[in-house]
Order: sequence, then C-alpha cells, then structure tokens
Amino acid sequence: MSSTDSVLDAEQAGFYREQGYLCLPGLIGPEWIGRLKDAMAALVEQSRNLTRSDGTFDLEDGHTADAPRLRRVAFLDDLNPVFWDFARNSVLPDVVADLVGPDVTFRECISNYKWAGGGQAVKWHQDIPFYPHTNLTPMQVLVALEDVTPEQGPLQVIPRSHTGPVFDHYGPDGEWTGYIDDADHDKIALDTARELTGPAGTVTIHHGVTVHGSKRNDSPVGRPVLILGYNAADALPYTAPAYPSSHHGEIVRGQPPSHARHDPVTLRLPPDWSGGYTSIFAHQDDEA
Ligand SMILES: O=C(O)CCC(=O)C(=O)O
Repeated sequence: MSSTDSVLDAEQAGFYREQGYLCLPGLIGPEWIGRLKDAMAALVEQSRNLTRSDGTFDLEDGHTADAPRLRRVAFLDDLNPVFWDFARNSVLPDVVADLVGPDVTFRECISNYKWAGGGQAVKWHQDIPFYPHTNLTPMQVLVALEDVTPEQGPLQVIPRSHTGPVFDHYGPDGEWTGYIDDADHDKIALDTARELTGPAGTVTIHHGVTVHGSKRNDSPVGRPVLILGYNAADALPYTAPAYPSSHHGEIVRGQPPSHARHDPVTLRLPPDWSGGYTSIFAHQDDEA
C-alpha cells in the first residue's frame, strides 16, 4: 500500500521522539467516531449472555445480561469490518508512518471500556515486554470514543521513559504479572506523569517502552477507547502474539520488509501466548 500525505508536522514528530508519546485532541472526526461507537455498542449487546471471560470478551466482576460490564474486547478487526476499515483506511496508519514509516505493519485492534462506577485501573507497565520485536518501533494508539476527563481514569504516561530502562513484568515469584513491580518505582519519574485527556476523537500514541497506566474510573461516565497496535514493518516479532487476528502482521502502509532491523536491547521473553491470552486486566488482577 502506498504512502499518503503527512499528517504530523515536524514539531509533533520531534515531540514523540523526545517524549515518547503524543496527544492529538479531536483528531478523529464525528463520522468515524459514530461508526466505531455503534460497533462497540453491538459488542456490548453480544456480551450480555456471557457468564465468563474468554480470549475475546474480558468481563468485569458483576457483569450480567441486564447490566453488562466489559473490561476489554479483542480481535475487533475480525469481529466487525468497521474496525479493520478504520485500522487500515483512517488517518492512523499515516500518523504512524510519519513517526516510524514509511512502511507500517498492523499488529492488533482491541478495546478497553473502563466502565463507569469502578472500571479497573491499569497498573504502570511498558508494552514491549508483552510483544518483543527486533526493534523498538512498536507503539500503541488509543482513540477516545467519548470525551475523557481526569475523573474517568485517563491514560497517564511518563514523559521520556521510552529511553529506558525496560523493566521486568514478572513478580518476585517468577510469575508474569503484566506490570512493573513496586520495588522498581523509585527508578521511574512517576511524579512527572501526564494525564492525556480530550474530547471524543482524541488520539494518543505511546512508544512501546513508555511507562504508562491509568487510574480506576469511579466517575458515572464510562471511558471506552479503541486501542490499535502498529510498528515499523522492519520490526519483526519473535514471540507468539497475544491477539493473532487474521490481519495480524499485515502491511497497512508502504512495502513489506526485506530486512529485520535490530535495536541493541535485551528483552526478557513473555510467557508463551500461543495457547491463548486473556487480558492485561486479568494478569494484573492475578486471575490469569
Ligand atoms: O486503557 C488504558 O487506560 C490503558 C491501556 C493500556 O495500557 C493497555 O491496555 O495495555
């Protein structure tokens, strides 16, 4: 797929390189947001009769048919064509191409609902330990489907933490936890955390090494976000993906890679996800 016009200016791309994140308020217009919200609402309907989480639907405690409470739905690009259309044909892959392109690979499309009245916190973590690649270009893109205020548990990032180190996401007992142990918190400038808020359609992007998390949503308003993973096409994974949808690894801008590019970094291997993955919420809550 050929490249299209630049979306980001040099200052925005420079900010991402220096700070390891970017916040683009209201980047996605109401037409896309409306289509995506309809598709997300249809998934909530589909979840009503589920009584337990599976590899696709991740339910919060207290989920019932009458009052559904979702933490996450995965494999969205396979569940409804609107999500794949968005992942491939919206402005997002162009934004990613501006940061690490021109050749861009799609990795995954999932949603976090962060339900009103107690939606689960996400503990401090980095993404690259979940899916090591030959280089550090993998990034996560969050698209706010509703307005996000500080009360709803917005994404928080630690500026410049993408320069390292990469922390262990295993606990002292050697079990995968999916978060950075408290013992390492004094090595992270947590007091510099930035809360990324904005109107529906706001897009945030964070680098795979950026430390990030979000607080519990005790507000009466949900905080549904779509999460899309992309990377430079010359970043090749060497462990099983958590969410191997039919589009995982597809080139969405530019050309397929002829080489794997390596960054000089040692990454501890995550558990083998080839037998199935639940969600970061389940691991962090020790349910997995
Ligand atoms: O939804 C959030 O606030 C955090 C998203 C995230 O970091 C994740 O799901 O890995």
